Amino acid sequence: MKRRAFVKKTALSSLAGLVGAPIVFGRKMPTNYFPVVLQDADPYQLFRLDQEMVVLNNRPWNIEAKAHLLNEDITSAENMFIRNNGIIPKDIDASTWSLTIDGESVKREKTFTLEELKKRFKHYTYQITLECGGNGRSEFDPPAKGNQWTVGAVSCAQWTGVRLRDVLEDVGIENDAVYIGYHATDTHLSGDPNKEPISRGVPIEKALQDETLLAFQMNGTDIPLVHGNPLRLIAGGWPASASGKWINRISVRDRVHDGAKMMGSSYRVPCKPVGPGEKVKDEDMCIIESMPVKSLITYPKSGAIIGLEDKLNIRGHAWAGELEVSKLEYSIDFGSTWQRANLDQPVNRLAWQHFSASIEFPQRGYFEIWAKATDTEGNNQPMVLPGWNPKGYLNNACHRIAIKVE
Ligand SMILES: Nc1nc2c(c(=O)[nH]1)N[C@H]1C(S)=C(S)[C@@H](COP(=O)(O)O)O[C@H]1N2
Ligand SMILES: [Mo]
Repeated sequence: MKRRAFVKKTALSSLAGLVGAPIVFGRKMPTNYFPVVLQDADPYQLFRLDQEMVVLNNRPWNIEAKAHLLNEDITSAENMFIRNNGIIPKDIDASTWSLTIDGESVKREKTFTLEELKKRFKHYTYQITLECGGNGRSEFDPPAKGNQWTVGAVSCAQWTGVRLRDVLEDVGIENDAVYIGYHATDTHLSGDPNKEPISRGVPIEKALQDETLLAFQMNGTDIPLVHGNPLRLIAGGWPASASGKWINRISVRDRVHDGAKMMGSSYRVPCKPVGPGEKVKDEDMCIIESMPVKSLITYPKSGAIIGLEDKLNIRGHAWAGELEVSKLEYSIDFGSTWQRANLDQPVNRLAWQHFSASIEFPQRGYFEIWAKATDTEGNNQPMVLPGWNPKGYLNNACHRIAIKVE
């Protein structure tokens, strides 16, 4: 139900009940007006989030985690960042939900109910890292417009669903298929029903990977509304914008998908490096594919105070887009020297990897711990901000935390 409809259907008396006082000039309230009291929902309650989550925007809702909230091996819903481009759909009914596969390059256009998808195709479960392309944006200078994510727009949950590949094989795809694009039921901020807030996708090779899922469960239960209930595309290792929430249609395209936020500077970066603040022509921008190698120290919380005799057992996660992380190093002397941390293998491809180390400090005082991951192709994280780009994507600089030794 749309907000407006809600107000229309809410008698003034029940609105008064909600407020706990009569609506004195209620009869003068404009039709279709949405009372302020109903606009200000408590995001922590609304989304069952940890109280320390940080709200960056409420229209649309964008909420990030702090590094220490991401210490769990598998991110729980209460600590998972929320990134919306439009208005979250309301009144979702999983029992009537369907997914249509269409597009220029589909052989037999078909609509599956959610039940059919679940019954017809084998289920798979993977832990998948999802990082927003704009994670780390807040550090760019000159600043980039958009949500000022610091480090918390990343998660690794356990997703269960059917393989997109199995569904695409069922409908059949033509040889000229190059891309898939998703369509979803969230609505544009303008309220224009003909505009989609976002409709992105991935090349057909990525769509056919084992781990690319049409997911209906997160962490063993129905996907929370805000994370894409009842059906979500999961395309790990790429900007999380490729993982469409609330999807009801997938188009098999004979060209690069041209939906909302595929063009211009959306989720695209200069094909060749540019100077800070430089203008870049559309044709010189390239779509972000695999995300760069990155890591996060999730324990302790930055600012921790420890005793000189104590050993500090740090922990964190590292990930590398389509690749694996081969090495994790840390420094306590501002990057002059580096030590190896223990690094676990990923549970499956595209899952983040946990690291740990036991650190002894040489004397009392202020220290920083910096973490640096290296991927299987030898790329590692820059110590400071990497290449500037107009929208502030792909900041994979080393994460640092402050420690005081007493
Ligand atoms: N339908 C739809 N899917 C979407 C979005 C959206 O706004 N609408 N946001 C995308 C972006 S930019 C990101 S980073 C992830 C965020 O997923 P989360 O909110 O579950 O953490 O969802 C992606 N899928
Ligand atoms: Mo994103």
